[in-house]
Amino acid sequence: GHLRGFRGCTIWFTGLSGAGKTSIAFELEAYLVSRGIPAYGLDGDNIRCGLNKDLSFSKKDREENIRRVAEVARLFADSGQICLCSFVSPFAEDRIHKESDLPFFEVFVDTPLAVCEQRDNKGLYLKARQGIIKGFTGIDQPYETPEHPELVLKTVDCTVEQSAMQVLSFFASLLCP
Ligand code: GGZ
Repeated sequence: GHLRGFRGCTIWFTGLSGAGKTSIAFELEAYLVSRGIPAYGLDGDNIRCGLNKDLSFSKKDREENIRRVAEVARLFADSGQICLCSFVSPFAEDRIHKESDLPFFEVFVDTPLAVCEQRDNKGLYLKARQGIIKGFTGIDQPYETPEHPELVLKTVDCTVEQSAMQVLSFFASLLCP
């Protein structure tokens, strides 16, 4: 198969704030690690507080955020791990591994804006609607829907566990077709 010589890879979750990216990725991480498969999740919470704490949510800084994360993910993948990245990553052209032959899989966590807004786990959509937060993805900044993602997860009416298992079965079918 085309994953012969498999070292590691990046699974890139993209979608709106509140779509469920991090929950699904961390569920998958726990599942893989508990079975001895090295995996590690990166997301806004563990990246934007440290490595990227100098970055805002402007278009330019989001691009730089994603560029750095993709570099870090490539290093994780090169070290043999499955790197699970959960970032809004609203701009399609940033969601790749530049100049690398390590596998990169784009997973679109396809939760409608209305559902994310209704969940509003962190109260950010309300603040964005009130104009307290400016440049919020889906409200007053764009989100470029993936055109050819490897996988699309419709999270409405799915539990986090079910979504994580969909990702798992997709990759299992790649490894053992
Ligand atoms: C989008 C924002 C914003 C703005 C703060 N727009 O639900 P969350 O809280 O945990 O996910 C969002 C997260 C987005 O960070 P990323 O590093 O994934 O974004 S990007 O890939 O675009 O660089 C949200 C919170 O940070 N947040 N302000 N203006 N999301």
